[in-house]
Amino acid sequence: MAKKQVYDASSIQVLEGLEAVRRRPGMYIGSTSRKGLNHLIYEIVDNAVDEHLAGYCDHINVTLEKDGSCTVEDNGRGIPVGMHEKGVPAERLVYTTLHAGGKFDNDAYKTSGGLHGVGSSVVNALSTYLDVKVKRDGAIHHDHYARGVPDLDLVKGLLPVVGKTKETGTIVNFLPDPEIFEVTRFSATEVRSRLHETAYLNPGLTIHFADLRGDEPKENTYHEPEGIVGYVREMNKSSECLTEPIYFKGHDEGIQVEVALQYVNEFHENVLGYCNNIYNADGGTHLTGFKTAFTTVMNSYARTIGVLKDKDANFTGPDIRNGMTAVISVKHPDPRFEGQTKTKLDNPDASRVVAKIVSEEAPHYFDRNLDALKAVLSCAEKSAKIRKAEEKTRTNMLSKQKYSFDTNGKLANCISRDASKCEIFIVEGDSAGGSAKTARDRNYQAILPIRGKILNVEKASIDKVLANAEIKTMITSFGCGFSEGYGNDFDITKLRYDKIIIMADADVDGAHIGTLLLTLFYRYMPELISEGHVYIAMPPLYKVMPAKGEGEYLYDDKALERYRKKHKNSKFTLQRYKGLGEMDPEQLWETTLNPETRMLRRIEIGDARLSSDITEILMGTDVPPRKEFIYEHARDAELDV
Ligand code: 0RA
Repeated sequence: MAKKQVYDASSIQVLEGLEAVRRRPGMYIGSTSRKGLNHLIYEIVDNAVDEHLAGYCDHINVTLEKDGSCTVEDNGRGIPVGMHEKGVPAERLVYTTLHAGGKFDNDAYKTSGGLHGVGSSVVNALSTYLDVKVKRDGAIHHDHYARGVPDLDLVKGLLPVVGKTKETGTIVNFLPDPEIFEVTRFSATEVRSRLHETAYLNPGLTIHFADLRGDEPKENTYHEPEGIVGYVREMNKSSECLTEPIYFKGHDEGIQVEVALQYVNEFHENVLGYCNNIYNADGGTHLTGFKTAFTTVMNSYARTIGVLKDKDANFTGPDIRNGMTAVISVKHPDPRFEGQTKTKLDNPDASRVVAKIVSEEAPHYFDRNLDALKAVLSCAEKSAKIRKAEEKTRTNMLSKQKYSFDTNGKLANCISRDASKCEIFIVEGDSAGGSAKTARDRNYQAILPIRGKILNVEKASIDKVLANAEIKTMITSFGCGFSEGYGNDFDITKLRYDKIIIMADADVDGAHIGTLLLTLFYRYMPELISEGHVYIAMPPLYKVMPAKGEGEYLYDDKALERYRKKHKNSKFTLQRYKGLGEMDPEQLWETTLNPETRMLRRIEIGDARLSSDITEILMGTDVPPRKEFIYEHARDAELDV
């Protein structure tokens, strides 16, 4: 029989801390949507990675269990289980104490890197249960928590021992609390992508992933001995590469710097920044230092070899980075971040040290690799040429089109000018477009039909993109302009519609159109996505009408299967919807346009590295991963009310 817990002052403090996490989870994990949910896994994995960085762990297993829980196992030293000076096993403090700075001042819990993460107690507070097994000192030590509160009796003040072992390591199994999270199904695609990224940033680590939730288990092993060079290679694997990956590293003022970069024959840059293995979505001082120094080095080469003449202006930073894929990874003993989201590195010394290392090391490489130097400068020349031509085209285009709202006469605009209430549907095909125009609520819903497939902007240069009629119409309809490497004229505050809704058939062609549009937005109007304005309409496949009671829409075959099972003994009629083009206006209204009954999926793209992956998944020629993406996200769709 369990003894009643006695709460002293310090355990009450603990409870208050965990209660604060449960009351305002967003403060600790960003959100309670699926993004926040996956974050729980990353918090636990990051602790195991820190044990790797301390030099003691080279394998991590991450398993999405059939019951919806997640297990993270590492072969490090095992979390210390000895009695802490506060009178409880050290392990209990790890899982119940919110420690802002992250560093334990007690010797029982100290690492050489001093990096051990702080998120364990947050994960614990937000889990229905969390179970810990620590393999240390020949024994397996067990602990267990319910919503953050330990519920195993200690044995003489220590954790119960449940077995013997010669191994060391930590096994954590936890189940996210449905009282906290809007969705409790982890996204395997996202978790895999993050684990793979972790493997690239930690070349000595092997991460094994298993998803046991489906009918057959799916497994992946990530081990990337090439490190960030391999990462850059991977990001460029479907592109025409113009150089080999270029790598340099160095350290100063206690900061370690690694840089990998490679040029491809495309008109954009993709430069990712990491600090202590954490991705910095908004960049920061490490990227500033890199960009400034690299631009200076390359402009100086351009003059030396005569690509730039005396009278010429320097290449701009974006010119120099035209076609560049790069990863800048720094290890900093005391990282500081700007703002709440912790996505922008703020330490001035990071900028200084990265710049110093780039100015020293880049010439080392380019002095010996003239072909690479010429390739880079030729990318910059192309960029400068287009930039200059574009500056003209853009002024012409935007001034000409400022007052002509619909260039092709195809937009059926809505009456209201209150952007917060307005929606624009981008509809594939003229026939669906026609029905949609009839069916819509013309007060708030605008319809823009587009024909066939728009340009693949991933592969096209900016002048071609802007010459495309469909794209021009979209840019002028939205009202915000567009942004690209050569300047940012995009102004989200001018957006005329709160929701931009892509409406395409639920088939391969529809998926392709959706992808092209998302790629366009992602490259040239990224704030539309990051601010949550882009949606995909999800027309149902079926409507079932029972003899008694209300009809119901079903969005895929699995849903139909479930419905059939549940209503085995009752009669119902089944209506199957064909493509959008075959629905009459009334059906289209009910299934796709009416805010009361329709289903929308909001496009959430967390950050650049994942989105490059998604673009890659969707644009690539491999059919299976593409299917998986659409499927997995479709299942997570939420009703828009
Ligand atoms: C501090 C000290 C020691 C191990 C750890 C932390 C540790 C923490 C985690 C979190 C997940 N896995 C982990 N593995 C290890 C070791 C202290 C010692 O052995 O002296």
